[in-house]
Amino acid sequence: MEKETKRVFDVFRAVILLVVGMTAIAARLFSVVRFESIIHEFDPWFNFRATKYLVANGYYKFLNWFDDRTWYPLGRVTGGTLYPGLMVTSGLLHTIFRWLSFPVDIRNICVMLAPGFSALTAIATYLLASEMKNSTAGLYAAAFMGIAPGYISRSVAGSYDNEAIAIFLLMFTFYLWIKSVKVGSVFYGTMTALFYFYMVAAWGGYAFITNMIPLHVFVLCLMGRFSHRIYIAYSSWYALGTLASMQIPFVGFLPIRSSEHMAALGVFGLVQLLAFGMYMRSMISSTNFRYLLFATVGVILIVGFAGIVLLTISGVIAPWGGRFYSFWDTNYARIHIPIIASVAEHQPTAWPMFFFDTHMLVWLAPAGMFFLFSELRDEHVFVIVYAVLGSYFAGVMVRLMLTLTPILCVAGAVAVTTVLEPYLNGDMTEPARAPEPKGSFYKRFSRILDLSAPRYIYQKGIRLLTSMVIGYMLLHFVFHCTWVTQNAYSSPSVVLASARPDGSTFLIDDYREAYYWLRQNTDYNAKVMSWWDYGYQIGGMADRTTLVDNNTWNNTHIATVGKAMSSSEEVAYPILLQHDVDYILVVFGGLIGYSGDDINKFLWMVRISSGIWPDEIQEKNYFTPRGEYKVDAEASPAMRNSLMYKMSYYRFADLLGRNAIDRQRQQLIPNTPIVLDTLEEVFTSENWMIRIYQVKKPDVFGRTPKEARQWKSGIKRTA
Ligand SMILES: *[C@@H]1O[C@H](CO)[C@@H](O)[C@H](O)[C@H]1NC(C)=O
Ligand SMILES: *[C@H]1O[C@H](CO)[C@@H](O)[C@H](O)[C@H]1NC(C)=O
Repeated sequence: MEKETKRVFDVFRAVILLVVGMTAIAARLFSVVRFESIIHEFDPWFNFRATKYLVANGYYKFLNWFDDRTWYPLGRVTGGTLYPGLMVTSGLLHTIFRWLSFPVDIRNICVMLAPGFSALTAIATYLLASEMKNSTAGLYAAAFMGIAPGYISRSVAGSYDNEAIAIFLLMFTFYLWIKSVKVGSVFYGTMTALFYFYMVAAWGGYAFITNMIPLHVFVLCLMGRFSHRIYIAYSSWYALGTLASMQIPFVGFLPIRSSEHMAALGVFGLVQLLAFGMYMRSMISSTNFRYLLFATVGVILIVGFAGIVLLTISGVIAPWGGRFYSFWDTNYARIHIPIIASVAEHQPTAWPMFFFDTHMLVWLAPAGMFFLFSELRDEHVFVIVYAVLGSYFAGVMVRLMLTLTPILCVAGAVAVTTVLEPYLNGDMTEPARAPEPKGSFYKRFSRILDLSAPRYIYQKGIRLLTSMVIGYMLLHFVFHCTWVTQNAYSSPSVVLASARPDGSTFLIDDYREAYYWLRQNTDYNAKVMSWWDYGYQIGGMADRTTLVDNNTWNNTHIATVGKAMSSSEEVAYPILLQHDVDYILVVFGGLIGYSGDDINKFLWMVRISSGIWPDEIQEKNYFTPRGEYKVDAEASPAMRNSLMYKMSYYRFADLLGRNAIDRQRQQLIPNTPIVLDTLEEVFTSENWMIRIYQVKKPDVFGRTPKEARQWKSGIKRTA
């Protein structure tokens, strides 16, 4: 009979989990319903292009892929500078579907990959949370994870990015790790290493695991909880995981050279020592052992520290990467690396963002952590360390909300279960009570907090009320998530949707219009210059050669583009010719009020190029004497003469006449005609969001267009 009920419950749980998974997928399909299956954003276009290359050419060609259609004229060693996990996953799925004779288009696999994996993430979260408390908590956690906006933001259909599969891998690796700590088996340690390898292949954020697991072990050691289980789990994970991760070309020898991996190595050493110490203790007397301990620890600390310092100075260990510094010193990037700081998602998180992305989990999770703390098994330490670290990182960089969300879901689920369970269980008879504890404040206080204690939970009314309140809260969470997903995270950003006054949606499809124009009307080998944000889209949608893109591997090259954009035509023209630029693409939001346009990004171009040519480009020249960033009649001469300004506002005043107001910046554009000598407007999209200019080539005598014009007018005058 017992067994029977258990089986019923198992089936029940499986069904719920299935529903949760389906919901997670469904929640991510808004954009497909509203638009069509389309790849979103910027980076996914590159991943999509790489996947197509993989499917067309096979794995080995893909690994050796040298792409001469980006970073013109340098090219990019693409195969060796990407994390292949994502592309290989879709390629594999594609092959499997083919093999099962479902002829699925690779694009549809790419679009649907993230929602599909989000269902798996929910299951992994279920497993992890079940290890923390029980399977009820697991189900709550899975449900939270399925719909939490913080994760949906990176996994809607079409956001074909590394994070799409990485969060699943993160959760599953952590689950396996917890399992191996609990069981102390080489099998689970090896499985952890295996999924760690997959994670390394898929996402640069693997460093989070690389540091999280050692930190967990380190904290456990400090708490005096070192055991053989931990020794086995850690040693097998570290040894196998590190070896495996070195097989990824892009990672290579980093695990033994870069500082981000040193913590893992250090803890590995520590674990060996502790194990040795445990062995020694069983062999020699305790006083001798103590001397031995102090002596060894002292020597090792000194030698180890000196060694790391020496190796870092001599350059064997790479110094910490710039992105890493910006974690500790939030101003570091602003001052030293404009290229990192210029990306919106590397900015610190604003407080409302936490609520927006995780809603009630913001305050449920601390409660859950409290409950975990009062029990504090080895795996609970993990959640607490993770949550503390994750909150800090999420505060530093917006994009790291993504790594924080899963653990908030787990901790929140623990809180809900712990609070709700005593109210929902079927047992209505009150057990005999222990006498009211007297004595210290702390004792009485913890008595109040002990949720299973109060007598009133055996009253029906109270039970009903509490369950309803919590139920309402959960329901509200669902509404919030739906609303946020629908309104904030489901727009593909290649197609912008805005509402007309009468409520109907109005699609702004300028990007696709422009890329389609490029594809149809330009030569296959034409070189298109644009700011790096659009590089991947031009490569993916228009299939034309670009100069720079999001893979910001060569700062000088980006600065060159920045220089061309921010200097006058005379200075820019030689640069354009030198790089064989045929077309220049700018994004202009002044007509419809689009904030992500190039004039708003312009200062970053100036900053990045002035980092390389401090004498020629100076940021202050682009401000008015009063220090304002203006584009109207008061704009500074450097601003007004810059190629970017001219290309953005060319013919703008003609179009709108006297009140040519830039709707993004709310400034009046003077109607002095803008003259372009070396460029010719060839395309402007419907809402003027994308403008494409063709670069005029020197004439047969090698004269620039301007010289030719002066020469012609000279002839007219003498005639
Ligand atoms: C980076 O770009 C600059 C300018 O285009 C070029 O001179 C330099 O060789 C490039 N660096 C590398 C490592 O290719
Ligand atoms: C690429 O550029 C876009 C637009 O600025 C940005 O949202 C995205 O995060 C960038 N990707 C990387 C890897 O920097």
